[in-house]
Amino acid sequence: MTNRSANQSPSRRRFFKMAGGVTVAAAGMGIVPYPLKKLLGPVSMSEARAQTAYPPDLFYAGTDGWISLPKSPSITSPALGLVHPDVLAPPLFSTYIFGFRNVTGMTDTQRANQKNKAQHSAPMFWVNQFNPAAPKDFRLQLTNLGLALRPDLFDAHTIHWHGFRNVITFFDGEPTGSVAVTAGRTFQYVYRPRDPGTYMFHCHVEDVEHVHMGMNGPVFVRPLQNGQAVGGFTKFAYNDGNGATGYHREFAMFCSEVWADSHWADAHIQLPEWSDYRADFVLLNGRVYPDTLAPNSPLNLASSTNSLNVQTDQNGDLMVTPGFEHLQFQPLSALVTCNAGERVLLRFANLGFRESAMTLTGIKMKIVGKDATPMKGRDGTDTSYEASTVSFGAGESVDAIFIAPAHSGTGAYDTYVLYDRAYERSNNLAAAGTAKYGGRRTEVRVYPVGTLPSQTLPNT
Ligand SMILES: [Cu+2]
Repeated sequence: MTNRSANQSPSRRRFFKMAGGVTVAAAGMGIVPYPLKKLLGPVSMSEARAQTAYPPDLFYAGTDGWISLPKSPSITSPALGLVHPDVLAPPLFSTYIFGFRNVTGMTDTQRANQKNKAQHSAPMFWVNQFNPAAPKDFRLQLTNLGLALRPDLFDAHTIHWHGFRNVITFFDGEPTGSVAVTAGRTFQYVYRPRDPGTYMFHCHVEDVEHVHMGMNGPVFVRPLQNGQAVGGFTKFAYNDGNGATGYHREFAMFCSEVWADSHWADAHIQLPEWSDYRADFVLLNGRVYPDTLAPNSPLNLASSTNSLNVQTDQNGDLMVTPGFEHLQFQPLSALVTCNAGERVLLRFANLGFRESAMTLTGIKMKIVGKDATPMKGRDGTDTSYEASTVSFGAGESVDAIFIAPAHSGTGAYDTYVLYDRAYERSNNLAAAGTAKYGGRRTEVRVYPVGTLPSQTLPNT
């Protein structure tokens, strides 16, 4: 391991030096037409290879594990049969998953300890838009710890940044067009983010299975405009030029689903029949209501530069908020808190297989971006619009901003419900009247002006 700072930005000259002073054009780029080359701005293969020699900004591991979904006796649907909760699940947990973990800064022993301790949703991360004036690529290392429960299943993993314009296909993560990380191996992805907005990432190996099993999470790119004072804001969803996408607080809202049969099948060496797909549990940030309201697991704020880093113990295990031990591997809260009058950005992304229709009761949302693209016509026309419900399919993202209404003056905060309109048929098959064990639902809590301190990290 070198002692170079992870934040150090190696000079172009240094790339060349490391590559033996010879630059080799990326294979295939020679036949790309010039205008496209200019648009894509591919880095040379040697430059990309040199990047992999530097320490990563983040280090993730892929493995299997267990999460907790409601096991209430009120869930009596015969549809769930014997598959939920899984009889193999350790106490407190119910459902076998594949997933990722953030293992940045861990010792080799601590990292190895995290086999069978994956989390869902995958650890969110964010990066700054590439700045030509201060070039800095983002490096994400992935190691494959293997599957503890299924050693027979020697599946590789990758990180595929969905909808992201890679400079070369080598880092795409689609395993037939790039490389996949087999058990016991490590690979470093290099990203040069050019387009701000909300994205998602997932493992692309046998992707219907690995995505559904839990290897998916949110990622977003901050615009170059951040830090400048534009229209009274310093934080923005996009390079809008006028502050139209400015916000005070931001919350990732990541949609995923669990079909209990397939998770049980993977745990019990069976093959699920995917054409029988049904979403038994419909999740928000890896949890279902009311767990969506529970706090984030304790965070290591000092190291949360590019991700929300959960505190870990001496073994490298995730710490958990007392009273919420069942959420050890579902650390991300979906609770939205803000002060009256503040602008709040909701970054919705969907890697379930069904459409999401998120409704914010009593507050209009302004849709300012879709699929990491600002709502602007080609001639610059503002195409943003207001809505109470926003629908988005699998693999799609939406950036929605709302202005928190004035506080009613009663109680510590006002509550507005944010939920999926398909709630009735996706409340985890709970019987009527048992909405306590509902699915994709959370709350927006609006406090009087000046109550909450400024937000420093997303989803806090
Ligand atoms: Cu995978």
